[in-house]
Amino acid sequence: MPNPLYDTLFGQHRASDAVFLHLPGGLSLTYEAFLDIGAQYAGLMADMGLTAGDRVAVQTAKSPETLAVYAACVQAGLVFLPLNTAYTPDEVAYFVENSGARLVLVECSKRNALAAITERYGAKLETLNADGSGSFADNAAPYLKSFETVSRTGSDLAALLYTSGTTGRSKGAMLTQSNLLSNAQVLQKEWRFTSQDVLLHALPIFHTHGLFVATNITLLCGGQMIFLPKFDLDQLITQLPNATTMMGVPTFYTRLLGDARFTKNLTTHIRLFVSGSAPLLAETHIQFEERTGHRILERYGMTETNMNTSNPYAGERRAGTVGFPLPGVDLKITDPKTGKSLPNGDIGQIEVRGPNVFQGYWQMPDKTAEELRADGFFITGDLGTMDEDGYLTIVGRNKDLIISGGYNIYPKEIELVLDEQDGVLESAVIGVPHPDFGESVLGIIVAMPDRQPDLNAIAAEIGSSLARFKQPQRLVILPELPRNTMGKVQKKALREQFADTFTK
Ligand code: MCA
Ligand code: AMP
Repeated sequence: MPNPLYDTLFGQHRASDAVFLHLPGGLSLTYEAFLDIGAQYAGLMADMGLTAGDRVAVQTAKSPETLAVYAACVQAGLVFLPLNTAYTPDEVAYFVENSGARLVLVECSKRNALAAITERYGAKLETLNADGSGSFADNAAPYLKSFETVSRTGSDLAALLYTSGTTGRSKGAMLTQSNLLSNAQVLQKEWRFTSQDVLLHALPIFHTHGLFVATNITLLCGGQMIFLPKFDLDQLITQLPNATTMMGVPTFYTRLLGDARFTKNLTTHIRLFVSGSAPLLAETHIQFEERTGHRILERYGMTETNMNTSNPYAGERRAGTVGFPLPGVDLKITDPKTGKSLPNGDIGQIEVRGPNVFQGYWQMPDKTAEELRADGFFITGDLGTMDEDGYLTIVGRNKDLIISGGYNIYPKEIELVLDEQDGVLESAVIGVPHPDFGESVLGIIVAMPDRQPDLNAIAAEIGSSLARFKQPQRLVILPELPRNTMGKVQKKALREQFADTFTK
């Protein structure tokens, strides 16, 4: 049965004994062995009553088995919904409710915390651990290592990826088979990936970067991945000589540069370093070239759009820019007030259109209409300018967003939690420069009259509702928040006032 995403990424490798994943401890997994696991998982989920279009929420450690759940979902026509492993049960509850997930997969250690939640929303709950054990794996073990692929078309949903929102509520970006496939095909070609490539993979697989950009390209070309459970500097230093490519967020590159063991010798076998998800400082780009002779290729993307632009593989990779629109992607810089296109050199909002652009936010037609125009252009919320050579530079954001170590954090979500704390009148959350994470979270609190909020108690209290990486690294108290004449909090003034909080 036709299923474009499965057939093209996975099915073509059905009987291949080529290595797909290199794992810690010298182990490896062939394409065939990987697809066998996927087929067993698909068989189990079908028998559990899941049918095409059902959502499967997955909050499990990075492992070949978690990746096989992705393969299984595509094969069975299910919608893969990966979740950051750092999310608290409170946060996961929202995703389960909002998506109407039929099945939730978690590690054993989280089972009890989620049992009541999945029961409340009528979802099945199974476990899958980092070592591949768990009730889901046990139940799948008797299944055949082949599964009749469920028929799908390019316009059917393949994944639902949640991105936080400026109102504090996360929105599920609906990505079709064609969205994912078209982007993987373009990137494979542009970045010249072949079956000879070995990609050093240290990114999480619950976001576009590690899941779709890195993994889909590798699957498409039949390459290999050195599949590390997470970023680990020692492991990267050890494994770099075995790889031909690496993809990372800027923190990967600044951490490598901060280590004296990271020398040119380690990188002679590498043909391509890619950076994205957050701004790569021109300074990092230059230092990296000085140390290794490699010019990092920076590209720009979003959960809603996959990748939009890229510096060229063969031409000049210009530091501080994110390159040109990818083939098939229309990109324009517009006036945020009128929506009209601006000439080259002017700063405006970045809008994109193309086969990569998502279908809208899950069950949020109003939010979708705000950001996705009727003519197909998506308003990214990023501000940029195009130079006369066609290179795009991102100069800022028109949305209140912090990017810390490549993770997006929406201040509103944290402010809503801070505002509920004892003795807090109001709060403002801002991103300030951080030497390791690029930006980090600072929480500014205004106390209720005659009250002295206990910052330590607040920090402890918010731990139960917000993932660790979203929690302010520091909380400070101000007598009042600066406001403009319209009464709007002036975050720019706060960012300037606290700019050197983590760098001095
Ligand atoms: C971990 N911690 C963080 C972050 N990561 N805090 C702030 N920001 C972060 N990004 C905290 C933990 O909660 C913990 O806190 C402490 O740091 C150490 O945790 P650990 O897991 O050891 O951290 P790490 O391994 O050093 O992680 C840093 C990292 C990681 C390697 C930069 O965050 C990472 O892999 N980031 C990549 C994210 C990514 O893939 N982004 C792509 C999404 P404590 O010690 O206090 O408990 S964007 C995307 O997909 C778009 C489409 C695109 O364009 O690519
Ligand atoms: P996400 O919502 O996780 O998909 O993150 C998308 C956002 O990350 C974009 O809207 C940009 O603000 C940011 N981003 C991604 N790549 C880059 C880059 N190369 N330079 C600057 N910002 C980037």
